[in-house]
Amino acid sequence: MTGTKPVVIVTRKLPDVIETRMMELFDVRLNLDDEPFTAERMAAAMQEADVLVPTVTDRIDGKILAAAGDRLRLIASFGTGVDHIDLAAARARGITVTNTPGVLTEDTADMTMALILAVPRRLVAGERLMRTGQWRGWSPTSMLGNRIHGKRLGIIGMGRIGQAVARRARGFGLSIHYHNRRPVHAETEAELEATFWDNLDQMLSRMDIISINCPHTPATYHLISPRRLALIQPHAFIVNTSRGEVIDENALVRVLQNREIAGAGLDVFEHEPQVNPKLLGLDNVVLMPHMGSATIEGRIDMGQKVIINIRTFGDNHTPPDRVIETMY
Ligand code: 8YV
Repeated sequence: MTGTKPVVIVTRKLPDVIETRMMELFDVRLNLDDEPFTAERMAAAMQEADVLVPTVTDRIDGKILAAAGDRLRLIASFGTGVDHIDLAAARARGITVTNTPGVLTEDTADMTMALILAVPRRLVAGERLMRTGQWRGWSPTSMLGNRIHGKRLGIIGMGRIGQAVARRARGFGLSIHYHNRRPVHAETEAELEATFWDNLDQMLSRMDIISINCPHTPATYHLISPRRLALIQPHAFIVNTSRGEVIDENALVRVLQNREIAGAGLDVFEHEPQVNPKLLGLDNVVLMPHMGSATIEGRIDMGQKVIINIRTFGDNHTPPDRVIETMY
C-alpha cells in the first residue's frame, strides 16, 4: 500500500471531520446516505477495497471473507467489539483486523450507570407519567422504586469498561463484586474494594444489580442462560451495555414477565435492530437503541483511531489496535 493512496471503503456515515480527513489521506469511498450495505454492495466492496472500514452493523463472516479480493489487506473496524467479524477466517486470508478500544470506555460506563439508576428509580416511567398528563401530584406511596445506595453490584467482565463502571458505582454507594476470567490486578481490586467471584453462579445469586460488561465471544454467548437467570434473586436488576447475545433474550423476557427478576436496562439486543416485541410491552425494562458510546467526542476519537490504524498499516508497521483472536 505504500506510495499510492489506498482505496478505503467506509460502510456507514462517520463524523464530518473524520470523513474530511479520510478524503485528504486516502482514496476513500464514503457512505454519505448511511444506508447499511446490502450483501451485493458488501461483496463489491470486498473486491475493490484495500481497506474496509465496517461497523457493528456489518456481518463480516467466513463466506464474505472467502470471497474477498486479493487486494483487501486490512479491516479497520469502527468500534471496539469485533464479534461481527470472523477473526479466524480473516487470519486465514491474511487480512489484518483492527478495532478502536479505549476511547469509548467512559461513555459506555456512563450509559451503564445511567441504566443502573434509571431502572430501579423508574426514571422512564416517571417521565412517561408527566408526558401523558397523568401526574396527580406528590404522594407518599406513588412512583416508589428501589434504593441504589448500599446495594451489591455484580459486574460480569472487569475490563476497561467494567472497571470504569465500578469507579462510578462506588460514588453511588454500591459495593463492587465481579466475575472475570481472572482477577484484576491487586492494586485495582484494592482501589475499587472489589470482590472477585470465581464462580459466576454464586455471584449471580447474591447480587442486587448485575451489569454485563464482557465482550461477546463463543465463550460468552448466552452466558446468562435460563439456568443462570433462575439463580438471580427476584428483587435484582440486570443491565446490559455489552452485546445482546450474552443474555438468552427469550429467557430474559420470560423471567421479566413472570417477575422472577425485578427489571432490566438494555442498550443492546440479541437480533439488532430487531427488538423482541415482548420486551416493548414490559413496564419493568428500560430500552435504549445501542447508544452506549454515542457521543460526538467518542465517535471522533473512534474515527481518529481508525485513521491511525490505516496509516500505520500502510507504513508497513503493526497497527496499534491490531486484534488477535487469542485476545478473545
Ligand atoms: C459502537 C459498540 O458504537 O464499539 C462497540 O463495540 O458496541 C458500539 O458502542 C459500535 O460498535 C460501532 O461499530
